Amino acid sequence: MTSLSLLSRFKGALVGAVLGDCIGAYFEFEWAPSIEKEKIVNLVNKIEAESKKDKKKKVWEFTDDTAMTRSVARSLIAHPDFSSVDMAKKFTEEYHKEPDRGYGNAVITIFEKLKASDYKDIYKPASEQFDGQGSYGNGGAMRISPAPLLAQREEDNDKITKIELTDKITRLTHTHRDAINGAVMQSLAINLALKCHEEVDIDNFVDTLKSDMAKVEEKSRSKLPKPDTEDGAEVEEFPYCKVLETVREYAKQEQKPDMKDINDNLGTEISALKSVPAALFSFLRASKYGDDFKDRNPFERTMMLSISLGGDTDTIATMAGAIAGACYGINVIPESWQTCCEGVSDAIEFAEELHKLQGK
Ligand code: F2R
Ligand code: MG
Ligand code: MG
Repeated sequence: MTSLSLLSRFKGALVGAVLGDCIGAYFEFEWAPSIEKEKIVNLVNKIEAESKKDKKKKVWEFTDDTAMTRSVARSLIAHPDFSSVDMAKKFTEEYHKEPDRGYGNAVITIFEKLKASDYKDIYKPASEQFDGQGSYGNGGAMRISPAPLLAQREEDNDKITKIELTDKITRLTHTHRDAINGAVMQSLAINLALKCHEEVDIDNFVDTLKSDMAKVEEKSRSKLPKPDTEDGAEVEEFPYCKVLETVREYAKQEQKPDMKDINDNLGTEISALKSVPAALFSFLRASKYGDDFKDRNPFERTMMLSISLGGDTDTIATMAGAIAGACYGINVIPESWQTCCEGVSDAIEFAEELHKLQGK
């Protein structure tokens, strides 16, 4: 893995994200809390069989996760220093072009308001969601993969940092603390995966992420409004740091974790806090253990495990796919999966364009 090029990792991240969405969408919210191993294996076998046919290949279509990621990529390529107006326009135009991609129920209001206001006060509609609490959905995290790729260049220059960039992209639609910090954690995980060299060191990965998230969550305490809790219970101030310890435990344990425990303690829901950790868990666990998918490589295992958790499968798999693709590169991603999923060739082009921006 040492000789993996950055370009291969960029392609891996963006293609991994597309595949997770297209394949995971097949099960979104259908079989929570978990999906039997056989169903996942059958689906993958079906994709692989389909890819061998000469004619009329069935195409697994992407959903809102990829539709929004494509807008992030296109906007960052056109405006590497970030243009909030351009990105908001791209989200809105893409939604109005293809509204049936399975968007979240609330985010649609933002697109309508942005269009109606002619993009005047770009961050206002998102801040008005849910009586000013903002959306806690995972829509910010699911689309963030192009940002850490672009922001990879921050290490050589004083460009916009991955945390700043992620924050600005996420706030266009999500202002809830947990949505923003979930997108930041996903962004940081992709950035760390881009640097994985030998075998993934789970402890090191979690320790680094936790130390970065501690600073992020500390900052949120003073800057972001405290979220409401339904029963008025005390709000956890460092929820991502806390859940990272659970991710570590389940990723490292010898025996295969119980799926119900994963659902109960990590979550597989539509909220960022209850889905970003599951994606990270899938990547880390599959880097070390075969569990139900022993005959598959670590990238394939990541995807299959993330989908088997059930719940918000397209989104958890798109996030897990982006991290795994950044780590293992494009060459381990089966051609058969790539030929059967919509949007792969565009993802490769975006990766090439973002790669060209490195060092600029
Ligand atoms: N929308 C879907 N799939 C269909 C979902 C059906 C499911 N039974 C369900 O709605 O629970 N998938 C796509 O949506 C997710 C990304 O959503 P995003 O972009 O974050 O959208 P939104 O609308 O902002 O949030 C989603 C829902 O979360 C609830 N919610 C968010 N913040 C809330 C708050 N502060 N208080 C109460 N509820 C809040 C609402 O139900 C929102 O509609 C991905 O899964 C993507 O694949
Ligand atoms: Mg979706
Ligand atoms: Mg989803």
